[in-house]
This record gives sequence, C-alpha cells and structure tokens, in this order.
Amino acid sequence: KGHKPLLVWFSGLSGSGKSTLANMVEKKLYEKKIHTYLLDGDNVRTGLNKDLGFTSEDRSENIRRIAEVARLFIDSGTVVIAAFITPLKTDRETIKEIVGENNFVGVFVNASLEECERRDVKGLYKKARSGEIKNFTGVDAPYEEPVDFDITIDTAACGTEEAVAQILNIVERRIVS
Ligand code: GGZ
Repeated sequence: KGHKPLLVWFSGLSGSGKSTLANMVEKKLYEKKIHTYLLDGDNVRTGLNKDLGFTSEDRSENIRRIAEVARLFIDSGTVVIAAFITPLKTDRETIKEIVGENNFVGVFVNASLEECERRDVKGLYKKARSGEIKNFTGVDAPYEEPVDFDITIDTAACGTEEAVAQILNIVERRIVS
C-alpha cells in the first residue's frame, strides 16, 4: 500500500501550457489518493521567492529554493508537481543534485515560441517585444531545450488529455512501492 515520493518537474516556455498540464496531472493523482503538492509561480514567486526577478542569477536561486522545498516534501512522502520555465540546463542539473536523480521525473512541454507568442495569453510577449519587459525567455533571454528529460510533450501534435495520460503512465510506474 501507499506510494513512493517523486518530483515531477515541468519545463517549458511561458504560455507552453505547463501549468495547465501540471494542474491536470495533480488532480488525477489526487483522485487516486496519492499525496500531492503543486508548486508553481502562483504560489512561489508571490511568496517565498518574491524577492527574486528574472536575471539568470535570480532564476537560478528561484529554482534552487524550489528544489529545496521539493526535497522537504519528498521527505514527507509527497509526489511534488512543479511547473517553472527552468530555462537553463545547469539549473535543471542542480534540481537533480538536490532531490536525487531517483526522485526526479522531467517533463519538457515542447511548444514552439511562435505558438506561445501567437497565443500570448497574458500579453507578456507583446510587452517583451516592445521592450517594456526585459530578459523575457525566448525573446531576449535563452531557453535551452531539455534533451535528457523523461518525457517530451509535443503540444502541436498531442492534445492535453493524451499528454496527461502519457505523464501519468510514467509517474505511476515510478511511485509504486
Ligand atoms: C519569463 C516571465 C518574465 C520574464 C515575468 N521571463 O506565463 P507566466 O508569466 O505566468 O509564467 C512566466 C513566469 C516565469 O516564472 P518562472 O519562475 O517559471 O521562471 S524561471 O523558471 O525562469 O525562474 C511569466 C512570468 O513569470 N514572467 N517576467 N522576464 N517569464
């Protein structure tokens, strides 16, 4: 009975849909009586990390703190779902060092910059293009595509339900105790 803890980390551009997928995955796991906790910009960048911005140094510190929080939740037996852009390979490596490779599943939400910018749900790309926002990922800050993650979701080819099923399949196999 029960399950192992795990960190399921979503990386992708702003507007790629990683928060949507992370929320859907969390809901499904919760329905299966799995202990979950969701970490995303809404509950981290407004609180714990409200002192941090979007320079590469601040992003690294953002991710380091989130990984340390995830480690605490892992110690409690929780399946942690995290959704952050996590643009740099070096920061993604740090996460694995903090929580341990065995506790980590990486999900790359692969939506093209063109598609994210076309949707521009929050109007942030427009502001980034006009220079109102600086250091915006994909515009004037880098996004290094993860090549070593466990799952890549090709959002152009795959609907959300199908993506969720794919992620759950891997997660469920990794948490059997
Ligand atoms: C990227 C930014 C920026 C800049 C504000 N660059 O689509 P959103 O709005 O809701 O999600 C983005 C969020 C990114 O925060 P993360 O903590 O995930 O980033 S990182 O992992 O790189 O630390 C976006 C908003 O914050 N946002 N300014 N300059 N995204």
